Amino acid sequence: MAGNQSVDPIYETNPMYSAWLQYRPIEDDTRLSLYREWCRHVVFLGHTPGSTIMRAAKRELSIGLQSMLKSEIAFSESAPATRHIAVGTLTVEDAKQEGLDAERFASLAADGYAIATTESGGTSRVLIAGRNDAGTLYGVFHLLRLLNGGNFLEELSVYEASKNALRMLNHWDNMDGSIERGYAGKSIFYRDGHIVANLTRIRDYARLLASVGLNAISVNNVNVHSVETRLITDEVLPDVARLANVFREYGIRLFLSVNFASPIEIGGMNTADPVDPSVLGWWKERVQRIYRHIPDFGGVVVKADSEFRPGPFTYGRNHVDGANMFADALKDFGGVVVWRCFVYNCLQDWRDRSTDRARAAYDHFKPLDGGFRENVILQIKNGPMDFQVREPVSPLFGALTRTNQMLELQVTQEYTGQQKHLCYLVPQWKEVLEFDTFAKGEGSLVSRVADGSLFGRPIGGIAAVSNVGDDENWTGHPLAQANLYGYGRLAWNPDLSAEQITDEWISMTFAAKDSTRRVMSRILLSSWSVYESYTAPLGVGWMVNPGHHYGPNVDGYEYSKWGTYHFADCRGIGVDRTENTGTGYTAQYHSPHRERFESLSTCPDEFVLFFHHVPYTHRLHSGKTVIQHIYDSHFEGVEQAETLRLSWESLQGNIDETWYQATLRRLDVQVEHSKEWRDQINTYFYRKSGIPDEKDRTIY
Ligand code: GCV
Repeated sequence: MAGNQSVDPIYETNPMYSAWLQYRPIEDDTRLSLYREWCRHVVFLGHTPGSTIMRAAKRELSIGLQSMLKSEIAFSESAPATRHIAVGTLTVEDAKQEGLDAERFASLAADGYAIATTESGGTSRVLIAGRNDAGTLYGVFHLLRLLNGGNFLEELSVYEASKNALRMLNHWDNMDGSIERGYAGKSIFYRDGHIVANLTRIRDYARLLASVGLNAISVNNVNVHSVETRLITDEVLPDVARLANVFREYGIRLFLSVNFASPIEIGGMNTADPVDPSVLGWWKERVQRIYRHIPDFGGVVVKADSEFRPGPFTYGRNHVDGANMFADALKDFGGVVVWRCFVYNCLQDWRDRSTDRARAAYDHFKPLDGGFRENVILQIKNGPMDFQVREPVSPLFGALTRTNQMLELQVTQEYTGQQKHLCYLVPQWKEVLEFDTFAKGEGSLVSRVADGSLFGRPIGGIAAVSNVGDDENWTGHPLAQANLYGYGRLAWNPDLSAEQITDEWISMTFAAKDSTRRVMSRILLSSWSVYESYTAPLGVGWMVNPGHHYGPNVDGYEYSKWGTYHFADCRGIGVDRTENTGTGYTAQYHSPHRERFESLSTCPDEFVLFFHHVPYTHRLHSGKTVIQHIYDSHFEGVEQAETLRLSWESLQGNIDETWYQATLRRLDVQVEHSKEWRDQINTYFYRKSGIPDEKDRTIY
């Protein structure tokens, strides 16, 4: 990374490794000299200048400023008589003394910060003040973003804090170095059953995460296999602590996914029954040991009774019993339990049309509302199925009013092109966050449920499955870095617009002219809809190859046990999830969604096959029949993919060639592969329905 001497030499040559922390030299001469005037001297204030996180803050300022200003930065403890930057973690009293708006500062959450231009000792300075050290670090990154964006420093008055207490990444990494649903190489944490010796790359990862405000990470797969079950043993904990130490420097707390059956698998017990006092005793003792190694351990992530993972059901107990057991073990140490709601019957009979996987999370967890301890957070996937290209928002948001909950997104592109196809997901996540659950009337947005404010919960947040591996550019597809950036920015502030996040990412990552930025922004912002056009239509989902989930296979999951069907026959397609004639899923929503999804006349086109089984000749609100929509969207989807590629080609010479070529190679694959999608989907439905394309295009 720019100015970072510790970077592994293999990455130094690849500009994509620095991701959005490029800190390119400021080109505008006027700005450059102004910035130099302001930033050449940096003074540290506050009571914690030597703390680990403050050292990181200093390092970041030094890397960013020296690189952007092409000049040395002087760090000192006393203020010069000229313009300068002052940085520190301040008490409210100190903040007042230093000229900040004390009331606003006091109202910020623990890791909030202020950046303000103030007068001190007869000179102006830009003061970055955190409520705690992590806040100061976020403030530093914010200032660097402002400089990158060419903002003036004369009248800054920024007071920022995140509403989400937990801003988390979940890694599905295994200790053999593989990553479940990973599309960017091997794990950056593990190799051959061990935690890697060289932590340089992990530190660089921590920098990236902190720069967008992320503060929690779970470092192993929620499917905890036998080797990873041992991560909580005395043998491996010292190594896990090495990881935690690196993340701590950047204000990120480490979590582990744990195996519910650990007392049996590594504890020599004959039960993992959550209400058995000896099992609780075992976990308490285990947790104590974890905290001995990692004093700020965040807590555990648990996938229980899901997809063959053990859980409380084995003992006739429920999820409250399971989660509360961990909560009791963690409570005295300030740890939390992230308990996943991805619980459903994965051994369904496809002949049985009454069981509906979409209902499962609500059916399991709604009756348990109010039973969970204060340090339990239920982690709920954005949709009721599983990170499909298009799903309605899970009705569990808005259904739980007395339980902490967090939203789970998938940055890794399992069902959205596996980082071979471009699919920028920020617009999708914005739709989720802005979905109005109507749980407490209008304005009951998912973002407010997740951050805890709607129901006055003490803790909440957002988690997402990471898309990072040991590829030189971290994410395989270079532009998939934008998904990681965008996720972090949204986790910090769900109210940011997709456009703003996109512009920021582009300007942080590329030295590009305005016209280039506009093209790139269009490419990114349209890509989700392009991907949707040539893959599964109208919200139906799951038309992928079983197992690895890449590429078209319309009936791949049709006769399987996974509960993932489209029910296409010669007359029609879709899943009847209505209350009236179907599985009753629509009733899990509050009004007016309940009625809106229930009735064909009001159900949005993009969800019509998710909620209804309709004839191919059913006319959508768009005016097209379902079958014609399928044909049109698939032909157009390929054309749009070609347009993405052409637009990208127009950028050659205007952006770094490494990025250009690496992205172009992926777009080539995408265009070719979109044709496979188009032809398989169109041919399948033509053969099923016998209805020709109105425009008489080639269908096989
Ligand atoms: C980690 C889907 C994925 C699995 C994943 C699971 C989950 O089913 O395909 O790989 O397991 O979700 O979220 O637990």
